Amino acid sequence: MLTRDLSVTILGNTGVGKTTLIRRLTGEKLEDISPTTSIEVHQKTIRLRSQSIKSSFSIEKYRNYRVRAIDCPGDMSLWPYWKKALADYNTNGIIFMIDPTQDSKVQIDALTQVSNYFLMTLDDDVVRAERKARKVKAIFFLVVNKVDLLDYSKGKADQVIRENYQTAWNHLKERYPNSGHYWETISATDESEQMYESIDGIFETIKREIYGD
Ligand SMILES: Nc1nc2c(ncn2[C@@H]2O[C@H](COP(=O)(O)OP(=O)(O)OP(=O)(O)O)[C@@H](O)[C@H]2O)c(=O)[nH]1
Ligand SMILES: [Mg+2]
Repeated sequence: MLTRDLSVTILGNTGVGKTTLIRRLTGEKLEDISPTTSIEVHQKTIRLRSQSIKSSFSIEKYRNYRVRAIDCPGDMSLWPYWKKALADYNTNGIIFMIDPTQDSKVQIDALTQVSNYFLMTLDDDVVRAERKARKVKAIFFLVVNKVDLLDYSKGKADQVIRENYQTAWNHLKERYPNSGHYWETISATDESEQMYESIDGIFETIKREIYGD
């Protein structure tokens, strides 16, 4: 009764840090990560850090979250796996990760592909799918990773988004106007307390969208 499910699919180009983020969430070590070559399902029951600040009278303080994270390969030749992952796992949130130090063109294509693949899960008929897209309540989370390589400047990360990803992101928002759209900057390899809170905040937001508290 005290356990709730939280399920996310993590997409993005190769090397952006998807597997690293999942390991941060599940508390596994960050060494020996090699490129992901197929869909990998990670499941772990955790307590979100943000719950610790809840009053001890609140049931939320003691609730467990059974997190299921779907890790996908980022290599372009393997993007068709994303379609399968989105179709096979009915996840609550889609996290799309960007590496601001990598070429943006391929990453913009990847974001557009996510929007298209998700559309295909709604209906085989594209007109009907577009209509359903306007109503669907999904959650799209744009995560700009490796902010350490931008000297932790949120300003620089904002600029990267504005200059490169704003158009593709706006298209996605227009196609899915009833869904949640968020973005955050993180460094998945930074193990400071502050960064733990930022990463936790992503999952706290998704949880709030689903469960409303
Ligand atoms: N500097 C820095 N490096 C990072 C960060 N996050 C991940 N990395 C590094 O980026 C490399 C790729 O990380 P992965 O987690 O394997 O990336 P991925 O998105 O899972 O890659 P694929 O499985 O090929 O799609 C690793 O060497 C990580 O250590 C970060 O926040 N900052
Ligand atoms: Mg990976």
